[in-house]
Amino acid sequence: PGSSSNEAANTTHNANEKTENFRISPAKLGSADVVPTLAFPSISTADFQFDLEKASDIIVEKAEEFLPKLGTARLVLVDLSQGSKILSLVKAKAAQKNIDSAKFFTFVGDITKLHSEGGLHCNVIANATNWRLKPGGGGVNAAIFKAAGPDLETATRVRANTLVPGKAVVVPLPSTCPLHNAEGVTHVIHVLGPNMNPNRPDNLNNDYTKGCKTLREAYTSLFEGFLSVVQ
Ligand code: AR6
Repeated sequence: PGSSSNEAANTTHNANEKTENFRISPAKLGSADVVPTLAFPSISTADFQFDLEKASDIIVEKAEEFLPKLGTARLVLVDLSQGSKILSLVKAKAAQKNIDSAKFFTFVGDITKLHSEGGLHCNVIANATNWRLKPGGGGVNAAIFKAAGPDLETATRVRANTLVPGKAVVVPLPSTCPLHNAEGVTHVIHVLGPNMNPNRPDNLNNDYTKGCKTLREAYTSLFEGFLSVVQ
């Protein structure tokens, strides 16, 4: 119990289960023996209304492409509820492709509380952001900016003021930031995905040729950003 292999033995974990198997002792938080792990939400599939079947194909394709480059590091797709359709689709498609479930798995929980509530230590988390890289707006962006406090906005501004769809920006968190000292998150990677929501300005007007290309670029940029942190 307590080893990282136990932690990853089942490909969908539930933060609410809080079993001892998942727990990493607080003393290990931030120490070098923790496996580098990127937790990421499904980019564009809620507020931006991207098709779930297409998004799940792209997530699995990109995870498969990047895993060999990542060494011991892991990728974890996170969503809030046990009934998450994107988690089920990705889990099934990854299993079909025989992707190593110790290196790429799904996890149910709030991405801002993965260590404290789920016992899963992720040193890097991704944010599905907006083009202005601004707090609020709902979804995971609002949750991450709220949990990180003003430190994240300040640290983000040093790196970028805006983002184009398909791009990501890596933001190191100061040790004073609550996400850093309570959850062990050293970096947030903001990602801007394609917007398919017809009620939003700058949506792609249902053009999935462009949408899929941009979502692929977004995951490439995210995983390259994570590589730059772990290397
Ligand atoms: N922890 C884990 N996953 C979450 C959390 C959380 N706290 N909150 C939401 N999700 P969305 P998008 C999941 O809408 O579609 C924002 O307002 C959610 O269930 O956050 O890329 C931005 O400012 C879904 O699976 O991002 C942009 O304007 C995934 O995170 C816009 O929404 C992404 O949902 C971006 O829309």
